[in-house]
Amino acid sequence: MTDSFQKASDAQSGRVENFDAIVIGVGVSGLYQLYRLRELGLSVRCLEDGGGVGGTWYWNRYPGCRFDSESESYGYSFSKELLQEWDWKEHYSGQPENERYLNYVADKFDLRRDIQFNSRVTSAVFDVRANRWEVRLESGQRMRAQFVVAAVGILSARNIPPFEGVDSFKGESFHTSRWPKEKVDLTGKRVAVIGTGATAVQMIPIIAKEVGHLTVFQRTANYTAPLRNSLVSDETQRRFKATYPEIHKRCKETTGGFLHDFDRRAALDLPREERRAVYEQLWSLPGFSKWLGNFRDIMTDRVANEDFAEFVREKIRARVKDPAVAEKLVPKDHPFGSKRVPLETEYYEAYNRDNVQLVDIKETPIERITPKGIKTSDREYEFDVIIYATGFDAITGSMTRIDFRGEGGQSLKDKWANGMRTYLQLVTAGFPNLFIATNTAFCNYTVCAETIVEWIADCIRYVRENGYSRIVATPQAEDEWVAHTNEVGSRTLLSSANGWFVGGNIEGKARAFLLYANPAPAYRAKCAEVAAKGYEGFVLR
Ligand code: N01
Repeated sequence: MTDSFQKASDAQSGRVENFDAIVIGVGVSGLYQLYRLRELGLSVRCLEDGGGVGGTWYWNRYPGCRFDSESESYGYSFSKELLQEWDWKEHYSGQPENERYLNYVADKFDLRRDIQFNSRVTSAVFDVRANRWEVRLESGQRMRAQFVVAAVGILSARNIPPFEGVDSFKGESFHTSRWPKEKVDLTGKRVAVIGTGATAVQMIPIIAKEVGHLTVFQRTANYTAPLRNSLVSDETQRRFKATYPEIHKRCKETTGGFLHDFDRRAALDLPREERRAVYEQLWSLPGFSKWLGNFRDIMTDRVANEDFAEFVREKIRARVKDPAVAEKLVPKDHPFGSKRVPLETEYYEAYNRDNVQLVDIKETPIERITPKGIKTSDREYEFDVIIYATGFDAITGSMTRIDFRGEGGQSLKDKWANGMRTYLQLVTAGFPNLFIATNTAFCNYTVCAETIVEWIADCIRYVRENGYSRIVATPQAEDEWVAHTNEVGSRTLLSSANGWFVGGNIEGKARAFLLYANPAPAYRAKCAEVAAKGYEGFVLR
């Protein structure tokens, strides 16, 4: 590991270190990418903005942060030894444990020696003559490598909405994805939470018990379903360890890489009573069963979707005592599952507490942040703390905040101004030897991340073993992939809400479908086919 003295001295002397590959980001994907590239015998430097490993699980320390995937399906599958050594304590493991897990992985595979922490990458410029990237850090330090893998995460560029007066607030304010390591004492304080997405839904019921008064500013109500978390018993732990091959096989077969999979029957083919019984059964189960274990056509057919959406609305109304508050919490303007379904524990009950108030900012919009708090169209609210649970400039934001310059000095930010353009979600034409190791398939994060990382490592090995110095996607392959991605997305309801799947949560961001909505097995098969055909759709030189 390079210490800060070394970095400062490199920056001052203008010394440029050389590597075979640079990996940007050391979250779930970056950590494994480092492992795989090192296995190939490459010299690798991993650059990480944070002070530790974990990516999402390093930055998102807000109270209540945890998996919505089953823990046993989220851990890496690549090492049998690791699988046997690690005990998941909860079925939906919490952030502190997840961060510990990723640190355990870093130590077990001796990955830290190639990771440089507190190193924010600001630019990466491709030198067409040398076929190498020059990567520059905020510190001024520069390094070069033949390959760059951007393992920058899909939800890491935080979104603080451009409210007027954001900096004028005299109290404390936090974005949930930059929550301090030290405990934030909210005891007895007047606290605001802006946002009611998956993050806010996890945090609100916990902090409601601690704060003096909590005001939640909601723009869009969500279909939020019970997580039903519990501790992993010793017996279940033994079962996980004995059946990991089956668990991973199942995750490779399902639509979204989760343990759940869609019911292939059409919802409305069942008589109402039978359908309701299925809904009740799904509702009683933990995790994404109510979404990803539901009838398949709830994701494609508006009528089928509405039938289940109404069931969820009833569930919400039944839990909130004040009917006026309940009605505000009931989503009516987008289909169920068209945003990632937030999973909760006692979320709706929080609104039954005397110290919690819900403000519907569609009725009374936020006009500005003031030195004392938040001014909406009808009054000013005073706070000690404002928490921005306002999400992320998802998928593209973590890439475009780095100034990537490809062939002819083309900027990635300009190229993606009207939406993300990739081939296989993994590369972008005009940017040779650059790989995007973020999971933008509609898939359980680690399950798909492993596939992507392995594909990238295999591709780099192929390039080197065959004596090539560069690989780049053709514009034609990219055009076809973008058209295919849009076509697949348009067959589902995933693009019907105004959330991060389509860039609809960020003011001024081009609306474009950012995920690959085909089932994960089809995605894996396509990636494998491209490789088997000698990297079809790429030019190798
Ligand atoms: O972000 P979000 P998140 N004025 O974008 C509101 C993953 N995740 O951090 O819906 C007022 O979902 C915004 O309102 P609206 C998961 O994939 C996983 O909660 O855009 N409000 C919304 O209410 C998830 O999907 C877990 O109208 C504004 C909220 O802020 C993804 O991360 C846990 C606003 C943002 O919700 C993102 O979740 C947590 C504005 N200008 C997160 N701008 C797990 O369980 C935004 N909002 C693993």
